[in-house]
Amino acid sequence: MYTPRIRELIKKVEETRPQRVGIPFPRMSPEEKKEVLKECYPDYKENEFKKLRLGPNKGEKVPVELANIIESKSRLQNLDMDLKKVDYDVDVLVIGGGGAGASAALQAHEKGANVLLVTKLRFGDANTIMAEGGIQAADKENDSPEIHYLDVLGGGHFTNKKELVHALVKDAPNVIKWLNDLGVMFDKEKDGTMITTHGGGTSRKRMHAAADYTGAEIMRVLRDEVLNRGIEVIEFSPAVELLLDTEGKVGGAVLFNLETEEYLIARAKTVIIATGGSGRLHYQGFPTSNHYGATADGLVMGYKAGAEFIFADAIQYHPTGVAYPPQIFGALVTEKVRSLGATPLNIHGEQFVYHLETRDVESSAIIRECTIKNNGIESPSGMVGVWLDTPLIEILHGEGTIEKRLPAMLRMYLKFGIDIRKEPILVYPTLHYQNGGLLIDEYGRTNVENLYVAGEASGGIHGRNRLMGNSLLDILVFGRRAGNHAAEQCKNVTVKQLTLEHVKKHHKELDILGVEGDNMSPMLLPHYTHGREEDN
Ligand code: MEZ
Repeated sequence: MYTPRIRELIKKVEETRPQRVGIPFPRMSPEEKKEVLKECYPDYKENEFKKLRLGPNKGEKVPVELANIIESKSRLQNLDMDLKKVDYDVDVLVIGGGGAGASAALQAHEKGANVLLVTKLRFGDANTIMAEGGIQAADKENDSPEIHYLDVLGGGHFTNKKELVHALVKDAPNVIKWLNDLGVMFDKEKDGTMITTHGGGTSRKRMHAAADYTGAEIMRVLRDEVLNRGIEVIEFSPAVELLLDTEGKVGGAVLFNLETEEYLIARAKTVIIATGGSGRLHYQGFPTSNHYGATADGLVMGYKAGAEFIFADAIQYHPTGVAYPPQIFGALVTEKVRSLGATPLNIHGEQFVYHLETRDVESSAIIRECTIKNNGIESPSGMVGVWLDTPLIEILHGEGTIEKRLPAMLRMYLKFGIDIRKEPILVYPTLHYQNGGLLIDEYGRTNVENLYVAGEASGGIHGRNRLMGNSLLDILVFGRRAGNHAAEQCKNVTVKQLTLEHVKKHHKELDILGVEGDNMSPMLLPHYTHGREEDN
């Protein structure tokens, strides 16, 4: 429920609304984009980054919070534990129960491999279900994978690994067909044509959606499919270290049963890390749109085992996180709200940025408006944000559009007495995604033999900035590719004696660096009692 002061300010939004209908705000020039990014994008704050002092990317900078958990001891107290006592012995071990893990498991199983999927929380507790607005694929007549390719590269400021972008856009139409055939209920016209919209930085309407719970709908179907096929899934059992064998190949993982607190050994010929993102590290103190388990576990385990990072310093702040009400502070206001025409406005009711710039540029413009220009709106809880003029959607597309196309958004705000059909909302950037991660090739392989990564823990596809809807796409494209390749690969693999020598080496390096304290990683769950993660 808004206060009288806020209702008074809303009048300015209502005053300028008629002028904004059908008149697009000018886009920024490349120079203007560069300037606003440098001025306001959090990745440019040098003192929020630290150089890694050990491992394959020694000397490269990463966020302080990530460096701190990399420079932490293993959760395993006993590095001489008996690794011959194997609890699970499989062809393909998938670590992570989101969309990437599920699609990797399905594909590996399809190829005849013996697959085990382990997950930290419940199967499906992942950033996949937090992605609301859609999934990109160039499957319309006026579009093509080539145009999609150019958009992805442009969005990533041309830093992307080109072969990964190629794989992404090439597989995309087939992924949509696969999902549709499995039963994902995409939004369609009466004649069955998929409804598609724009996202920031797209030159064609290629965002396929299931209202504004696209990720949840995809996960619903994938989870059912994994369970129906009888693939073994173990919940509440995160991996806490990878295991290498005496030849340096990956050979499985140590699992931790969160209920019994037992450590279990999973031996595997191939391992696929699909552990997702790191929003719960709350870089630079930002709130996050991520699920509770997004604590960078795969990055830490993979890096310790010798896998390389790429763009681990490139973080995505989604332009529109909730700034008010405080109960949902930082939750995602899907980009689809802007795709449908809602515009960002300052305290004077003026638009200050085109509503569909790429995420990094849009976020920077919002931060600049609230900080340097001092044109933000202080919410009743003290957070400053800008308006997102949601009632404009109903004017542009007709009454009932919000209820039909954005039901989750409508419901989320109605719980707090705010009707987004009638009143604008207050938003500010929220920590949403890690653009980089463990470097992969077109098959999801890392530089560690038989170790694959799929989904948000991987890096290179999106370069330094991802476009909306390419994450739901990449988890499936590279989940499937990794699953396929791992299932083939395991036919030629013999796992030798398992070891934790790489973890012992990590501990020795920490001793040499003089790292003290009891910090342990992977973190597994966020520590909200201590404030910022570096203080834990
Ligand atoms: O790709 C995403 O991050 C996504 C679809 C998010 C959203 O705004 O809905």
